[in-house]
Amino acid sequence: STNPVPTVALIGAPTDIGAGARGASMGPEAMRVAGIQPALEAHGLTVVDRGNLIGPANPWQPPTDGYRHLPEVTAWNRSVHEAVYAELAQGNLPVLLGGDHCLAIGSISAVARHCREQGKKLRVLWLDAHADFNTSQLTPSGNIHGMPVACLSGHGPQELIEIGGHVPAISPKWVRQIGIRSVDPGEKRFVHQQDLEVFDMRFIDEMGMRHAMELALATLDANTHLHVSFDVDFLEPEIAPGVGTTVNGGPTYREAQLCMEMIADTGRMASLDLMELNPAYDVKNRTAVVALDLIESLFGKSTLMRKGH
Ligand code: Z70
Ligand code: MN
Ligand code: MN
Ligand code: MN
Repeated sequence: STNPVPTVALIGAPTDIGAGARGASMGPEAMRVAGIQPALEAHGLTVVDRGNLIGPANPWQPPTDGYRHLPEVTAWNRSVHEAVYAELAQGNLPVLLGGDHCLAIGSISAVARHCREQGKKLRVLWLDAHADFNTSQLTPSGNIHGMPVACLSGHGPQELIEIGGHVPAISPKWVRQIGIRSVDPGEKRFVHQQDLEVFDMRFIDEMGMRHAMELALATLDANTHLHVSFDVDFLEPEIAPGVGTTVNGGPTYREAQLCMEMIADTGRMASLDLMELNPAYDVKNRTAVVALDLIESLFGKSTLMRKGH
């Protein structure tokens, strides 16, 4: 590719406002302690750390009308939307350091707004154990981190679905989900009804990560903005215990590396979310170190030779 390498902008969003467990609010600092900025700089990238966004505290309340903390989730997502949009407008590559996955509503609505304005196509890779496709009617928990893909697709409360100014922010047709292995019963029906393209663990077991990623990355072109939304609970818990909800049977270290390397090879990744890292559940920051290792691969760490290099 002849595209100039964009500046990477780290944005911390220290909140667990949408989660079912406390502690993802410590994720951004754990990534800084693991050394995300020097690690990416060592690969020749220019990296700026914008510090942390500020938002409401977690009141830790039960759901109201099927949602926990909706006003606070809205405030955090508005802030994330503006921060991510501002980086894209400057030509930078935003890396959102979560924080729980509800913040993908702000992040991906900003990416979609940028793409609409620039006449770009958008492809979203959703790396997760969960489909995050619940609605207030379907959710077993009321936790909004189980709802971002539905909200972005226009199914959710007005204040969340309209954050990017365009409803729906995205079409579910633009999304490819990888690694899924925990979907609630009503959510499962809705995933089928909305035709989400899911490469679940059964698919990966039978066909391999390589084939899953070949299909997930098919039909990208020079005009496609590729957004990666990486929920750390995507990974096998043995290598990534530091998340609020572990689900057994995730991608191994090697499968996850291949996934990241194939994304890097496209040269199209233009924004990234790193979500749900929860240091309260981690062992000596091990999960942050694994996540950083995988992010380095997303940025081309393991690529020996590349056109133009
Ligand atoms: C369940 C729910 C969830 C984590 C997403 C779980 C959602 N489907 N959990 N990410 N860690 O409550 O909606
Ligand atoms: Mn751009
Ligand atoms: Mn998630
Ligand atoms: Mn998850």
